[in-house]
Amino acid sequence: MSELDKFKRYTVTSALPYANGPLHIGHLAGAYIPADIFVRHLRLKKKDVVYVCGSDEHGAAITIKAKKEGITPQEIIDKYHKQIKESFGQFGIAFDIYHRTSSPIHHDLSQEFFLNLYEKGEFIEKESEQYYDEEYDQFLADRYIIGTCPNCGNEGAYGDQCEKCGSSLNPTDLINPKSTLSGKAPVLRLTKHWYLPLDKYQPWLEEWLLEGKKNKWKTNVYGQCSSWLKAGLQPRSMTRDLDWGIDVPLEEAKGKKLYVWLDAPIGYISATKQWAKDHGKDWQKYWKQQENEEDNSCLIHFIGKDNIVFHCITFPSILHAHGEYILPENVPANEFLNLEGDKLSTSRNHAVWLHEYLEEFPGKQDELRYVLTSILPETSDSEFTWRDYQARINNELVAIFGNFVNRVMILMHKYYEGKVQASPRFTDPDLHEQVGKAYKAISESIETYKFRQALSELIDVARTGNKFLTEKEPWKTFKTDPEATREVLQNCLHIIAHLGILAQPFLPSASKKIFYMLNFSQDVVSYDEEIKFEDGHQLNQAELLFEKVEDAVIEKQLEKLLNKAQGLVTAAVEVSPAKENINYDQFSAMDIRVGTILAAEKVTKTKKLLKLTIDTGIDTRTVVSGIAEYFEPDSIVGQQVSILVNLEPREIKGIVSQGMILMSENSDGKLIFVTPAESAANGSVIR
Ligand code: B3M
Ligand code: ZN
Repeated sequence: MSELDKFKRYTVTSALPYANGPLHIGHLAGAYIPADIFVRHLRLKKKDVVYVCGSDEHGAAITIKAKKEGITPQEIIDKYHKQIKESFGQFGIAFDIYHRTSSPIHHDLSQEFFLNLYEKGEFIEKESEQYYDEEYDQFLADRYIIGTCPNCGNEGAYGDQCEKCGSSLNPTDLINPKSTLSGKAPVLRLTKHWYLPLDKYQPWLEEWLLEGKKNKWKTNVYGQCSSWLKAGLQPRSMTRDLDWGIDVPLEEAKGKKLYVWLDAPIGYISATKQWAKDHGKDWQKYWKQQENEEDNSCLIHFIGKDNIVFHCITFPSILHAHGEYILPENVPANEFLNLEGDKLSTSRNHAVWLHEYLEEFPGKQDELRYVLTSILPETSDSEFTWRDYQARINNELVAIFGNFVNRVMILMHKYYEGKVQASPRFTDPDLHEQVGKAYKAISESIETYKFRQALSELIDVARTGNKFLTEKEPWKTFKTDPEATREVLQNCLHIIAHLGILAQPFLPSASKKIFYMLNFSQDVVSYDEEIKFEDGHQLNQAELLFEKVEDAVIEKQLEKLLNKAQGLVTAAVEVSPAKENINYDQFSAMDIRVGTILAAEKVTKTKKLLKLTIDTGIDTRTVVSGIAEYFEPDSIVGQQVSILVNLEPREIKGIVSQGMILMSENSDGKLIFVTPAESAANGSVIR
């Protein structure tokens, strides 16, 4: 009996992915594959379990993406919710429901939570100065502001969180804050917000988490939590000045929205509510404390490490303050998965995208599940490489697992036309014992969130089978002792059937195929399934469980990654929408010429300005240009440029600047000159 067995019911969640982009293998390895294995395992144990997930459709992650793509937030979430849901479906993650936080049921429940805490007087209401972008007329919270993390020095920390060290932040904690809208330093403005008093819950958290979860939670999770608690918690604002999200249900908070990290975890509950409604279940049994403590559901959150603070500190505090809900029993967060020696990155397009994999590797879901499970970043970051993908499939799935099943099936057909004689159990006691041990070991590993180990224990069962075959050499004994040979192979059939059951959480498609080959009438439904072959049972034809991965396939993927990296020059630049139309006269009024820089020097007491002497073909003139941070003066003498020559002269730092040099940006944001493709005569017109 494990710790987990004492529960009546299980509520399992996987982090709600932001509906702002497609899924990649990092997502899968973080929060979905482990949860899916865990849930399938519980179902095989005949447990009452609900597994919920859905799209996270609020917050700056969505609105920023909408701005980037030049469409509305609603269009963004509709587009990506659909895509994500389809990918999960095709990949075979066995959610009971994949919901979305834009649904009315979720908006209602989130507002209900807010009001519950509000009416209890839990929130601290505070007017304070918050960062504001004057150019965009907008308060800057969360992902709208970046700066240097005061804890670890990461220069790309967000206003609510540093993804590098995981700590939760307030925008005013950031060093050198910058608006992600205008790129400028923000100003401060007064605004009112509602704060969750995490400091007030600190003593309770110390008891519930520090004492209660010691030696129960994974060390990476427990360690992070305890260091935040040691540092001391601060109140956190649960409202935002944004125009996308769930309305704060208060008259005086008109126009304000709930903080996305308040509503998102409530999404687990609203998803359960929707599922219960659809299936005639009682959602409260899965979320609320029952009269009798033994009747409570066991709540487990599967997440990636950047979400630890929200699932271990903030959300439990909200549930605790509410008072009627159960708290997470465990939060088995994973670390990060890297790809080919580098961090996975959406913006640099350094990723293996799930929808692309599904298209390029049809029917190879189990293969990806297998490889990712064997490298899950359970205790530290880990790495996916295509060579390793190939090696694990060829050397383990094909050579050990698939090969064993195939050899036995082929011999059964060759010697006995696939007909089994009555075989109600293992007749080899060693095999019986070893397989029995494997059930126990795999179950224990899964229930302590050691999925890598569980998988290797599964492969060991196939190894046992291979070893048994090699020792017994049925291909040699068949001529001399067909009866003993049949017994050997029928013992092997039992191993195959158990492999079919045990593989179900890890390799669901292979498991199905095995049961088809064995001609068992139903899918595996339980670990307790009795395995026996009636006299005369006819096996189906052998088919290969897994195929070898050829070098060419891997090389193609490696090349694709490389091309993506090169394609970035255009991809990484944020493309702003086109300006309003001008007429032809306005265009032809501009006199742009080719010129050459004759001399360049720094403008004293400035950081950004260079004084340039330009031969425009018409004359030699002076232009002051804000490019000093990008170019050494000496290095640009002789450089051809494009220059707007009829711009009104302007005095800058006491120098009269006559014209404007045209510049663009490369993918790193560095300024570059706009020059004719071939060298042209000074004074040539650009039109
Ligand atoms: N959407 C963050 C993320 O994708 C977030 C998880 C919500 S779980 C309630 O990293
Ligand atoms: Zn940090």
